[in-house]
Amino acid sequence: MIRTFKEHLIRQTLELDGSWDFILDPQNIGQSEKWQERFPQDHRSMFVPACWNNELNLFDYEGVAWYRTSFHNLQEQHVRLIFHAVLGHADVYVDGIHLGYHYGGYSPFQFDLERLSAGNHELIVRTDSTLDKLTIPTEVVDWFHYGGIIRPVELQLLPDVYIDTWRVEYELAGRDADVSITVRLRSAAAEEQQVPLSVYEGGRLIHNETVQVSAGQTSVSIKQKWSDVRLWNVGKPELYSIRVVAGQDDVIDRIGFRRIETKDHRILINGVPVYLQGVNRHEEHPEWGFAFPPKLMQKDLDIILELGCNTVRGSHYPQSKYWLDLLDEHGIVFWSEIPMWGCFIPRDTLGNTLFRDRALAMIDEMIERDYHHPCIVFWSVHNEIDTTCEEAEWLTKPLVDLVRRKDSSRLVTYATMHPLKDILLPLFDVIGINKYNGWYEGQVEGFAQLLEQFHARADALGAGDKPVLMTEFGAAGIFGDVGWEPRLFSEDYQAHVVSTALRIFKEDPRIGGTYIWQFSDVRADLKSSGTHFRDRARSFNNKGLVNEYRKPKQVYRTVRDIYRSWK
Ligand code: ADA
Repeated sequence: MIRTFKEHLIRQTLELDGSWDFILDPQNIGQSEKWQERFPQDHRSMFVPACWNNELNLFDYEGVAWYRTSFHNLQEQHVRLIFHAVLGHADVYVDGIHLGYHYGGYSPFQFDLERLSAGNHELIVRTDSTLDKLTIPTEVVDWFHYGGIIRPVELQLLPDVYIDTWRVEYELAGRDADVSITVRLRSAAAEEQQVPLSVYEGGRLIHNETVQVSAGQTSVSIKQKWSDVRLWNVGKPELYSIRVVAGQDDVIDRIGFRRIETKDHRILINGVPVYLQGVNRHEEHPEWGFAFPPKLMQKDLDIILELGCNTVRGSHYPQSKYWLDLLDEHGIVFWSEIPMWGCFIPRDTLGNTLFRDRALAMIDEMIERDYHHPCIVFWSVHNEIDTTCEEAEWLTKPLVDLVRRKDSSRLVTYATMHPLKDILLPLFDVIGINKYNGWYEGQVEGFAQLLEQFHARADALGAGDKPVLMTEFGAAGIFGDVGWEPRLFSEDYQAHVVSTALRIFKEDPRIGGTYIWQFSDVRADLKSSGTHFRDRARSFNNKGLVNEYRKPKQVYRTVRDIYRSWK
């Protein structure tokens, strides 16, 4: 299930989920032996979507794996194959023919196959989950190195003239909106066609015309003035469902009207300052890895609402559309980011063109996919890279420029772990600080002094007027480990660190909100062969407010009292 609502009433769609043929290729011989033409006999099966590391005997496997399934065309027809997320490198073959390559992990890519013949077709996907110095994330990362096809593979049947892409944008003045809808049609027919094109809002026809469509692409731009729109507010969301019908094809998405600004160190939604009360959420579970099922998203949402949150940071990658739909529906602010994490090797990584190109592609795909979601307020370009070096500046400027070019309605941000030495502060609309006083360094009470020093530095760099969000802080607490003394790794100590930090941040008028690290415990990058993060007890990052099965720790109840009292 990809969305909480139907995206098409006419276009036929099918999720190719279930059991696929699967084989590991640790020596990477499949390409030379042309497995795309003759898939090996000795395969096992693997569920799609899933992470293979959650299956028996595959916990440790990082590398190449091949998947195979088939689908049937009742007649010759145009087919779109959408891969909603495949971790790492992906090569896709249909009937032995290479359709293309994609690098990424958490955003979709697709192929249109025009006039695909009737009959059975074999679909093969080669994936490679290997992380290195130039992958995003790189090989040193504090989450589990999963592999696999982690989100649905969707097959869509397209008519001769179909909606290729579309976008709804608006300018808001009070409650009046200048709405512009751009639809890009694609025609697989040789002759010119007359195509009726209609737009509906909540089922009501709001536009109708006939479009002359020639072979290839045709763009249609519709401009309207809407007055008295219902605004999407935090905790009180209003959504508009827009449907475009072009001949025998249709698409549906939802938008929400809201204005995002910053003023006096606060984030303003529709002119109202909102103190952000949030958590960092990995979309991860010990049984499903990153192939997180919608039913559990609903549960995560309920637990987060119960906690008194009005925001979530999607640490550290674009999260499922289904999750964003839920946040849209509940008026929760979302921070979306690409999985650039850490990267402590300036020359080799941050200064590398391939690395930067990969980041640009990921940002592009994230914004393309999620532009319509009103819940998204922040686009974040990286987390905890070495922001003290020139390479970071060389890398970051084009990333920020790309975000601004693609979407000027939202705020561009990042999360720094070097607040006192960071040279990038002036580039952003909002600054996120990750610091672990009370855990990795010093006492939690030291936060007050750290922030004083930070503000002085931000002022000196001319970035003193920007809102600052505490995007990470916390401590590990092993579920069930309680006692009388404030021992590291106890639930008691964790609750002490988080509650003290929250109060210090709230008293600082220049802090606009908090994202506790983290919502739930998650698997750490600690396999038998792992050399990093060896301090992660149980091979988990235990800083969750709830454990990996979403059972509350003491800190959950403490934070609930605090967040709810601030609402
Ligand atoms: C960093 C990082 C998180 C997590 C955290 C921790 O701030 O961004 O992903 O690794 O530290 O628990 O140490």
